[in-house]
Amino acid sequence: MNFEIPEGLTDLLQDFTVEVLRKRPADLLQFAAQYFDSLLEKRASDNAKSLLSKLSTANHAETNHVDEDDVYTDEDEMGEMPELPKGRFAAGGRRHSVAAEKYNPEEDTSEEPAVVHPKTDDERHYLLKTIGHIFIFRSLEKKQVDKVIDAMFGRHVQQGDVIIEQGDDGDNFYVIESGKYDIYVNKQKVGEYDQKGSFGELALMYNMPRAATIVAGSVGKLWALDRLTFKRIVLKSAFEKRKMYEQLLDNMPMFKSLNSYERMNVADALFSKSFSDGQSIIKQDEEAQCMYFIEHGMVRIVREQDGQSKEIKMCQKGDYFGELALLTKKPRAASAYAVGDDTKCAILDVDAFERLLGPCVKIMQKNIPDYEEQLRKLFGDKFSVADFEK
Ligand code: 1OR
Ligand code: 1OR
Repeated sequence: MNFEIPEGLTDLLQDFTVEVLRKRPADLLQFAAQYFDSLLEKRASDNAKSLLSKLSTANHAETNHVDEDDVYTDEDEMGEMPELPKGRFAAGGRRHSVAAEKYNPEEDTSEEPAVVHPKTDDERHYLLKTIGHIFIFRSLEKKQVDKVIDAMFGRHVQQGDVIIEQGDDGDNFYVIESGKYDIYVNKQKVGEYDQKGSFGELALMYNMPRAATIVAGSVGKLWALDRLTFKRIVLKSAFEKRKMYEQLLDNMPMFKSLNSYERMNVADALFSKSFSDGQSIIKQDEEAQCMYFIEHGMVRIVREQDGQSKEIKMCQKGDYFGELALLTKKPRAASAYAVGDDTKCAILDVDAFERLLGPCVKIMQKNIPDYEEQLRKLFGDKFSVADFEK
């Protein structure tokens, strides 16, 4: 029989053996459990450090040097980057220096009871509806959503209020009900929220200082969720989801034009679906609701034309499809079918596509000439991609 030795096994066992020989533990099993546990902890802490450094490099690269072709910024809409205004969030309660707790989403040792801030029925309804649009809340169960709503509290803000200051420890996560909010990284404006969205999850999720400053650009209202409730209810699912899609997104060239924060937002918005062999994923001529990224398996793209059905492409892990109709706002140009029983796709709906993939549009459009060439090869000169773009 042929056994394949997994990568890293030899080194892992060798290092372990050396430790056993050095330490001569009385209880070998317990020593082994602790030894491998500490390796896992080290890996988690290295991951957190690497995320921090990725974010800070991204912040420097993308705020100080912006390559128009590769990196999207809101600069065009915002004009010159203004300096950060002075003033602080009057509603108070921000934390400045809290010793960093070790991240462990499994652990909830707190004895503190759940927080409840009373609300009117209208407020509960409003929050229920709003939370449905916030990606990191989407995978919560009904009971968890109720607890989150219980714990949220409203804050009216004035123009110029500093809601979050870069470098501070995280206190709350914020959901916008109204108002404009400017985002500054290293004192430069890098974006803004206008009447919707949420912010302040990074410091709470990764136990790191606030990565950006958020300043109210108008009067407005926010809903805040305290750090403890966020950690108890939202953290685990949101953290796992980002982790799950991190690798997929890191390995897809089209996402290179997004900074790591933008990639995280895409990860929040994705959801996965499995398909069995031959199952239809997209039907030609239908209206498009989403695009697909292949996580496992293969997908056959088939086009019907003049009574002929032709396979035009076989997509595999790491490929995407279903983007064309979203780009051209036309019906689906072809059908897509799963090949094999282990086909799994990550799906991005049209809303998130429009909101989050702006920087990737140019890259996706670069594929259109390829489509054209294939189209000619298969069906002659009768059709061009322009027919689909009109
Ligand atoms: P936080 O807890 O670190 C500041 O507090 C919040 O600003 C942060 O969570 C995010 O929710 C939000 N980079 C980092 N944080 C950002 C960014 C951002 N935008 C909003 N936040 N970038 C801007 C991307 C358009 C990357 C800048 C290079
Ligand atoms: P969609 O949203 O139109 C079907 O849904 C998907 O199949 C489409 O996005 C593309 O991702 C893919 N060549 C290669 N792939 C194609 C083509 C294509 N059409 C659709 N897809 N074409 C050349 C075929 C000979 C047709 C171009 C219009």
